[in-house]
Amino acid sequence: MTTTSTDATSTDASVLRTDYQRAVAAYWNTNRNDPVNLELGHVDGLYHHHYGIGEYDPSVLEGPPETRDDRIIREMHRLETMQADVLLDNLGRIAPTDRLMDGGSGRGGTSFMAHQRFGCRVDGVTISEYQVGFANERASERGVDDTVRFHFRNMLDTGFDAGCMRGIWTNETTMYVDLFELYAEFSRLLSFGGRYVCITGCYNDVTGGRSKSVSRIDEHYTCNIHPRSEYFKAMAANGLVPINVLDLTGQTIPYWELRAKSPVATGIEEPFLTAYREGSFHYLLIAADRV
Ligand code: GPP
Ligand code: MG
Repeated sequence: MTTTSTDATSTDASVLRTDYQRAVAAYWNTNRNDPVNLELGHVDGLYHHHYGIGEYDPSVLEGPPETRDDRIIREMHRLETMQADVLLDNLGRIAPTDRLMDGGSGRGGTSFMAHQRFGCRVDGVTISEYQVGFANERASERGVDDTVRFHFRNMLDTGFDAGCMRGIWTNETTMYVDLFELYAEFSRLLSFGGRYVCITGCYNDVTGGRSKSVSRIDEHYTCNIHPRSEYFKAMAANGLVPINVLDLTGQTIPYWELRAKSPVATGIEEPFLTAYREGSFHYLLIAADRV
């Protein structure tokens, strides 16, 4: 494991170690025309790559047809932003002098919200060079490129200094990596008492293995959804002690119901709704402290 990589030396070969990582990077580098994420992002410039929580306003499905699509998109965006707010609520007290890391930062939405809320430095890492460029352009536009920076780095091996982060989060990105490797790196990066917050979809050990709907989600995103148990085993093995666990499944179902009726539905709505409703899959938040 190298601990000296910098952005200047972040080459494909140093960041992308495996064929799988190269395939995931290629997916996010080429998937640039995604109205479900771009149209929502255009609402206020926060581009998310995660889902939403909370009840939607049913009036968006009614009223004048000429404004219906726009109202649905704004409502979906509101629910996705609410999800990121709940994630940030769980980071605890963060001072402007602290440093935060976004593991799998996508187009930067959650990182900008964290900076707005805490006023501190935020570093996002992603293995998609397209996403790095997109998010850094948004940082310049927002005038925060001195404190919010996105890097072409692998969250399994970031190269940042040990103990330099007060908080780290992963917003729906852990299904792309081995959790033991990931939490070994996060444990190294977090200072003592630092907080890690994860929002993820995970399958249910109680109902058994990967259900058909969960497999369809994996296939759709080229990911590998973990069982719920794996998160707690990998955290325990790496000095991350859970302080809060929230089952957000019931709160995310309305988002998927609205998304299924929206003009930006992608076809993955039905597997999500089936998996959540049958109980084979959970939408989970875990907050843990580094000890
Ligand atoms: C959504 O991103 C998240 C993932 C790709 C990881 C899978 C998540 C699980 C909870 C299983 P996105 O916003 O790019 O997806 P979409 O384009 O479908 O909105
Ligand atoms: Mg999305």
